[in-house]
Amino acid sequence: MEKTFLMVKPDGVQRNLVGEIVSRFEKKGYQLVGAKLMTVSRELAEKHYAEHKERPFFGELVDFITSGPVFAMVWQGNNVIANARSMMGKTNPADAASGTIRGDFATSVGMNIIHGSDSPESAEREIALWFSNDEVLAYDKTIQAWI
Ligand code: DAT
Ligand code: MG
Repeated sequence: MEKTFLMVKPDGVQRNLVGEIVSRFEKKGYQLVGAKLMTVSRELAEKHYAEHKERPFFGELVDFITSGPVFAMVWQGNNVIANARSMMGKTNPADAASGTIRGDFATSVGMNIIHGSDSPESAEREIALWFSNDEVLAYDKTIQAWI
């Protein structure tokens, strides 16, 4: 079953949006298989955002993601990588549709509430970077037969 890495960023934790965000993915029908509230080291932040290291905003991005606790998660389900991205909305909340997480809760690209893996390759890389094997659980939900 497909898995993705999602993270409520420090702004989402500070703004009490963890429950709202978890609820949206639960109601959609996805299954939470890993989760932890954690502070992020600069080393982890730099590895996570390595693809952006030449961008002018890289330093600010690392400062922001290490500025307070994040809520890191692994979610599982049909087409969860692409669907989670569409539920998040566009990177810049100014372009994100209403009804998406960024469209509903954010105004600036610097503080856009949530991270989600953007491809099967990045999901695999990010899950391995953020979670150990024994932190990602496999368990059955009887409701799955109805989704
Ligand atoms: P996404 O988070 O939608 O995958 P991304 O991978 O292009 O977007 O960028 C990672 C994060 O970097 C993004 O969530 C917010 C920040 N960022 C992207 N573009 C930016 C910009 N032009 N100015 C400031 N921060 C930016
Ligand atoms: Mg990205």
